[in-house]
Amino acid sequence: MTTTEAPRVDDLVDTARYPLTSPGSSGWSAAVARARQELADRGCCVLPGFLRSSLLDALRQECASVAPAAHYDVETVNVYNTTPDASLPQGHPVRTTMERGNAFVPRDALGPELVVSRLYTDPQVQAFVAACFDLPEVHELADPLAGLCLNVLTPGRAHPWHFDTNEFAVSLLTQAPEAGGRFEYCPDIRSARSECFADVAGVLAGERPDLVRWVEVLPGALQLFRGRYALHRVSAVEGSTARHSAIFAYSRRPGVIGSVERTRQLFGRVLPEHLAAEGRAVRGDALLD
Ligand SMILES: O=C(O)CCC(=O)C(=O)O
Ligand SMILES: [Fe+2]
Repeated sequence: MTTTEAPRVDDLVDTARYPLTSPGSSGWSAAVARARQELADRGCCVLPGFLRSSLLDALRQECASVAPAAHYDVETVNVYNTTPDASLPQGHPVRTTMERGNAFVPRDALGPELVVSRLYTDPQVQAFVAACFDLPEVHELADPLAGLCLNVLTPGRAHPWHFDTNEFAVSLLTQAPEAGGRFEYCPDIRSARSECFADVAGVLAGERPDLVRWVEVLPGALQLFRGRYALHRVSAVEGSTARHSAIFAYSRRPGVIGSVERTRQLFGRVLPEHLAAEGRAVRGDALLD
């Protein structure tokens, strides 16, 4: 008799390096402690070689094959992805708009059998990620389009400065560009209590390079950062290869769904779940977005 076992995280993650299958063991605790230290020191943590290297080709190919399903759009947006308010003074970040010409493949186009889907939904990955962020647990977004998506940046395109709706972001580069496409960020530039508009305006004006950091990420590395509080962007992709990154959006509380306006911007459509959730959004703070 043969039995078909569900794929285990062991098959996906380099568990010699990141012992996700032994929560609480000394190796697990040491990996978590290193990640926490990096998050505390730099606001961003990169875990090199998280995915087994034997899966890098599959990871790249699976995502490259769904990349054509990305919703391409050029929008004029502010960093909050809200409607610019013309009554605010010139130079206020809510009024400062940029062109965003990138593209996302939504969750409903990423089959559950893909490496990125298996990682995103895996309870041991989630427990590890929660521990790295020093949280009791993290939840997948309840959003049927935004929980897991693939960010496609074709040559010449950048992903301009923005804040994420979700508090904690985890990403996995699936295809690296030849050059450019650098992840840049301003850790904790705002908090749940304060927008810190002056600092945000300074970064947007290019006057606060002291607040900007960058990090090099290779395919298969898991990257953790606090995207709701860290203003961040990806610089323009150079060369002829697109940059593909899978975004694993998690939240502290269950039930988070993107706003109708943001969902339409990102994916070009909304689903009944977004309309039903409008006006009773679950957020952990009272920030603009
Ligand atoms: O592609 C990345 O590394 C980050 C993308 C991002 O910031 C986002 O999708 O919100
Ligand atoms: Fe982001």
